[in-house]
Amino acid sequence: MFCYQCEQTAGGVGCDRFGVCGKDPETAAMQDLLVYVTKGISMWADKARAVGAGVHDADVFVVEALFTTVTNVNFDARVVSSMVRAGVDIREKTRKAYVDACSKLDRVPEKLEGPAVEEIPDDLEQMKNLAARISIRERMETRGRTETGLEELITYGLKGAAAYADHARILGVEDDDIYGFFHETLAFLVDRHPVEELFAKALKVGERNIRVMELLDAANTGTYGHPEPTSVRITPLKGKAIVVSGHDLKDLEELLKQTEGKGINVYTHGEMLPSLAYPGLKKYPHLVGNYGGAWQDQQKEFDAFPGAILMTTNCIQKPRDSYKDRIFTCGLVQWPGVVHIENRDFAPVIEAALAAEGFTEDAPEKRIMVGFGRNAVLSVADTVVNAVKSGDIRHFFLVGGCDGARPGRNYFTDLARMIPEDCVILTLACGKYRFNKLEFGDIGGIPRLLDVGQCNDAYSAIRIASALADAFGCGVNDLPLSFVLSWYEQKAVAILLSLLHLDVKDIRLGPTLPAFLTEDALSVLVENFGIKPITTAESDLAEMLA
Ligand code: SF4
Ligand code: SF3
Repeated sequence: MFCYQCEQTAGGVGCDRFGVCGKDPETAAMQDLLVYVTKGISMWADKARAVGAGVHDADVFVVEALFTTVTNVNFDARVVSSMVRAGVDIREKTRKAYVDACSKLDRVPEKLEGPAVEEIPDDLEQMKNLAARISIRERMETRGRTETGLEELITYGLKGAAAYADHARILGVEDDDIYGFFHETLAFLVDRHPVEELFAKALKVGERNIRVMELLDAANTGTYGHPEPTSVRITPLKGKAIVVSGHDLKDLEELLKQTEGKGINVYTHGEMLPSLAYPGLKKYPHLVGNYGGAWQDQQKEFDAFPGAILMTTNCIQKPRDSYKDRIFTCGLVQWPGVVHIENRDFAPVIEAALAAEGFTEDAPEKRIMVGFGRNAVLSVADTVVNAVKSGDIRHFFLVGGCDGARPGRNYFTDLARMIPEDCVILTLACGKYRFNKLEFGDIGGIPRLLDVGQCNDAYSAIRIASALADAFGCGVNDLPLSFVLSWYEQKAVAILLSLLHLDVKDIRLGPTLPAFLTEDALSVLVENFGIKPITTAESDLAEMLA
């Protein structure tokens, strides 16, 4: 196996024996093959769309397949290999749709090669052999390390965008052009391209990811209303309990409906925290608060949780035996041996929650504020602008992104603590748990820590930054605003590309730089965008405030 798609990759180079995340070589091979077949589907879909053929099955499959291969989503080789087989059927169906559409138009269909036609064996060993032949390592040999790294940058950006597109689709919001972009870009990756073209395509992925995040924003706010500033409980209440982790609001909503009147308290975990601020979700009185922190603490936290656990998206870690029989997956997340919920029938989760002891007493009450999405922040835009003009607010910091296990991530806690009292911190995604339970106070009634939401709510943060820039008649780079991003998986890659597309300069990125980008590729990013690796909280802060 060889995988270097996330921040915790082995030795900062690549996982080649076993994933640091827990991905075994067989699952890694099946995931590589799934991406390969997906490229084949997209080659046909791209052609089919050009002759007016509808290929919605291919659209949905490609998005789901890419999301399946995001870090910490699906660890079950058996499931991924059956997705590969399903992909082969979709590839054939898409090819046929193209050929049929051509014949109706009296055109000769093009002949395609590579992943569009490659025979995918049924036998597991042969599948693994093919996966080795089409691996990243092979491409590094034939195409070069820099080129391969940039191809992967594009692929990871697409994977991140696919996760958001999938959540939006689940809530009934889709955009045909976006599907077209996925196909076109995956087909593009099949051929070799010069470095400049690869960079341009990566920025294009960033551009289209803004549209995808906009779709998800519309899906979430259209279904559940705009997040509102909300004080949420972060300590448990006496009673039976279910904790829900991940990003999928629809899963949470269905669970809330199915647990109504059952005497079970539902808690959010990780990236589900912002759901406590949506009117359409917080209206359920048994959604009582948040339990625990970011994904990498789950083994300890779930071990201590006396109820059932539901993982709706990434990031699942190897479940300990102590809670393996009361953790459940749904959607695209799977772990071998863990019960997978189909069709949002949460009866097994409810049963496990009722069978578990539950919390025996109320813990001392502690609360934090969430729900500062674009609507809430922009409704007080005048107050914010005046506070900047009067000098009450000196600077804004966007400190957010993915969390992870590396000790270097204490940087983000240190930085948040050190940010002076006349500055405001915007945060989003699970990286916020590094500091979101600290006391920050307020500036003239404006909280100094504004939790904008999940990682996809980077869209909201972008809207807030653009509105501030408009109010001051300047560009985003001219605002007293600094970006300090933590990255871990591919959704952060998509967001980073979006910010680069918007020409946001001087982003600080950590805790380490992506292993898939060679020195050559990184130097282009540094030259063109001023991307800076984080150093120490003290010196970065001094530079940002200078
Ligand atoms: Fe390694 Fe990350 Fe790939 Fe897992 S996802 S195998 S930790 S690089
Ligand atoms: Fe966190 Fe996985 Fe990325 Fe939505 S839950 S941000 S790491």
